[in-house]
Amino acid sequence: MSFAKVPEYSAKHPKPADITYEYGTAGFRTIGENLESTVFRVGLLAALRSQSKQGKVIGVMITASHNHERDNGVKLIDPLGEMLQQSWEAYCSKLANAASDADVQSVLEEVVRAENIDTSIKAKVAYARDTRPSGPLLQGALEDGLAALDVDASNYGIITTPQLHYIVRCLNTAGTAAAYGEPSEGGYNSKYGKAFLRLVEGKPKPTTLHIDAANGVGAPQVRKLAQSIDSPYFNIEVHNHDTETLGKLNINCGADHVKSNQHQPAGVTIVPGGRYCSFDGDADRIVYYYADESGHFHLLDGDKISTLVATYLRDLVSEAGITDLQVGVVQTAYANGSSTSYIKDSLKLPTVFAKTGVKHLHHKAEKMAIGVYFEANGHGTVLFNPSAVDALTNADPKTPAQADAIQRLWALRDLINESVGDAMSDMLLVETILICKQWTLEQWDMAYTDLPSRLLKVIVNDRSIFQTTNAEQTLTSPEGLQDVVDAIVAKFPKGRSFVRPSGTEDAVRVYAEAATRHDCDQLAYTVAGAVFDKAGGRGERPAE
Ligand code: G16
Repeated sequence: MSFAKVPEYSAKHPKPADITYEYGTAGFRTIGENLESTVFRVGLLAALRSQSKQGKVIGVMITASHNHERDNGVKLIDPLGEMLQQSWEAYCSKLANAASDADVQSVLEEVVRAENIDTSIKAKVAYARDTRPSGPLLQGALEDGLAALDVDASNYGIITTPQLHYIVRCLNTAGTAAAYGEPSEGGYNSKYGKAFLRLVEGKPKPTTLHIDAANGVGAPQVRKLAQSIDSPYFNIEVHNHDTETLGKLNINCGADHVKSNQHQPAGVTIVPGGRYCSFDGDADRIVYYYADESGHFHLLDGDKISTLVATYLRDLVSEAGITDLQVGVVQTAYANGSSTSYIKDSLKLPTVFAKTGVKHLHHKAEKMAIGVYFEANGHGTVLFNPSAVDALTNADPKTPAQADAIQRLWALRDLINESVGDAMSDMLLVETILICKQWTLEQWDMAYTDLPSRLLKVIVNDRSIFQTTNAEQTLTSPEGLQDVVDAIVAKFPKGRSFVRPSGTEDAVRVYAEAATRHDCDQLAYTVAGAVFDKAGGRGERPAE
């Protein structure tokens, strides 16, 4: 491979002079039309990443997930469908910020040298995008990047982010003992649908599940999944499915909106006894909710999903009679304090904390035998690591009940998208557990009571001045601001609050929880006000 064509192609996608790009929580994210040069360059880097992995397929997803429709984003997917190795993120940022076409070529050469890449290897890339209006423009830029380096490229069209992660893993494991499935939408639906039916058939059938698809790509895709499953065990009604009308994506609906505002989405009327969930714009997050008899809204977020799944797996491992197979849980600072206490004190399972971003949780979960990881926002999955697979393979059931539990654990592994958090696979997992336990959403919710919590956004002039430590729970900069936060928190019983810069939006996030709803809101708005006043707040000062 030569870089000879790079300057000519690069000239078609000039970098805006006044923007600095950073590979953040989930890749690059900003206003879609400002991302053309970045997406082009991500195409170039995907080629090098593939060569550095001896020609394995690398994924490129164009999406901004939960963000506003005007935003877009791009991220790289490593060979087993996991997020890009973190040491390469610096190359991404450096390449995205290279000032001239000649600089682009120099950065590529630098990466080749630093990683000792054999550029004669044929690079392979699989790519896809979500439904955003800037998608076609950015896809064109990506295709130019791939053409500039003669990449063997496959376009998987408009699919969910986790579907592309799945496809990348399938492509790279085909023909091996770790073969993951058919690398296609149909293969995805068939794999997860079959595992679901294996686990639920014979049990009483559930009532309709109402899905708010955030007017995003999850809408058509979950309908295809339902067609493929074609069973009363998966009886769904899809709401907020308009992917055609501009301005609707994620607006007043979707998992991020429901979690942040703690109320039902527009476009869905919730009634007591009904079952509801919301995806986000690219269907990698899911939250459930219901109304109680008096019509009050109750949220079942990522923490509730995580505890449901961890409990179910722990019990199955015990029923299987496997003594040396530990289930563990990974959370972030956003986890509700009640969920953490419940995992430690009632479930007696080990729990560890990671920084925000599934890439951080995934790595911690890899260190457990069965690692359950979910962010409170509904983004997560379960990993059956090699020691768990060995334990299941070598299990020696003494009774039919033990043999059945082992078969169910294998089937659960087939039901779970281990490459990344996946709203559709997670939904089938939750549905399986609820069907097996014959639980309503209200019964699921009874395990523990959330402390009242609130998540706010503060817009500031420069969010890069915010730096954190202690799994993002303590500010090290701006100087003195953490002392102010600590002094405010000390006034509220069971109060907890932290401040961190978002890695996907131009905002600073403020999380708070406390013993009562009133205290929690006071705490959140007081901290947000302090951030606004002391760290260059812009626009409206946060107020209740
Ligand atoms: C992305 C990441 C999540 C993260 C979220 C918010 O979600 O994949 O892991 O929790 O952003 O991150 P931040 O607080 O840094 O903005 P999504 O659904 O947008 O891909």
